[in-house]
Amino acid sequence: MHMRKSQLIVHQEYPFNAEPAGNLLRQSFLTPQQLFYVRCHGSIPVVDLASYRLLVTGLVRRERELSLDELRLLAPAHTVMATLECAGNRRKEFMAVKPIAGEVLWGAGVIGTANWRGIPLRNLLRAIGVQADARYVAFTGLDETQFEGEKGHFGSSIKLEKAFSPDVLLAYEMNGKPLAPEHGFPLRLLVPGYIGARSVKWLRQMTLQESPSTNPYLARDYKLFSSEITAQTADWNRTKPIEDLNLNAVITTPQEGETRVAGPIRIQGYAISNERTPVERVELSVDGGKTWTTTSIVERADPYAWCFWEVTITLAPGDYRLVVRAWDTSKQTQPEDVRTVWNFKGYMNNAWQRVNIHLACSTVS
Ligand SMILES: Nc1nc2c(c(=O)[nH]1)N[C@H]1C(S)=C(S)[C@@H](COP(=O)(O)O)O[C@H]1N2
Ligand SMILES: [Mo]
Repeated sequence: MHMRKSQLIVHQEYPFNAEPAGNLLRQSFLTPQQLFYVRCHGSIPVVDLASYRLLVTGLVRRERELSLDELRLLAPAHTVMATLECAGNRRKEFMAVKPIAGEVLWGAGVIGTANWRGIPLRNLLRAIGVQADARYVAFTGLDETQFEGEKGHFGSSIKLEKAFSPDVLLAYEMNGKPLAPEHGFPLRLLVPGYIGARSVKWLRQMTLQESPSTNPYLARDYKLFSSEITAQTADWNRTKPIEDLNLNAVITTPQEGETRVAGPIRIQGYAISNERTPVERVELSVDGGKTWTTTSIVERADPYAWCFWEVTITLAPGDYRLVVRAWDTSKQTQPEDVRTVWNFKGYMNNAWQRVNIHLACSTVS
């Protein structure tokens, strides 16, 4: 696997956690699997397709164990283009405010876009038969995790109404190819518009139930607290799990600290929002946020995918602080100051992103 992911920046070997550099990420609108970030909390299970079964349990007509072929017979396949983004994207930038303990210090590459093909969850639920008192669908993975010293499996749950939205999939393909082992082979959940943590990989069990999952990755992780809350004061039971992605924009080229020759500089990046309030425009500042230029959105695929933006600005020699911010269709923009969004878990950083570059005099006289 490490061969296949050789272009990625590896933050951890176990659990395996890796992301691409921004300039690579920005090369294609659909992210090739070998450039797609990997976020694992435990092992990468090796699954034998012949013996693979998904357990369907809880408030259903009858509990079952289904092979991938049996699942595929229950509902026709559907393809959804969607961006997957980790709630920890841009966590590293939080470190300038206050350190964050015990988390992967991600750059801005824990995001990627794919055509996901799979079985629409709602068709599957209809075929299986859901009891009237079911309110949530909980999922667990086959991977072995350790949460605060306790062994278990990664898991999550979504509300039944989200489960019935047409684009939630049990996905088995990514960009026309079977899922790679590290992306959840043979079957993963794909919840478009939600943070990546809700898209459980290596599905082992799906349970219809009255309450949210008690899995620690839903109940005691991936929740957003305000800046003054600490690990000691956090009340996990009174805070809801993070669901929707937030509005964000990132400069992928040039990169932090880069030196270029003065003149026309092409600045590129991505922006992301959720399906209810898509990105409306992306603005760039070359003076630290005093004045702004509207960039061109060169590629987009609403409602679930990111958009690619770019702008070319002619700049004289000197030091510049590039700043980017997006606006959405509800006329909201991102927070200016990273201090206001800092949280002890380091989630959902969507403060204006800043990139410092140096433009040198041309060597030709
Ligand atoms: N079973 C399982 N599913 C999982 C995870 C995991 O560790 N185990 N990580 C989650 C997180 S936090 C993210 S961001 C995405 C990452 O998906 P990817 O590695 O395919 O990019 O998977 C999610 N699903
Ligand atoms: Mo994540």
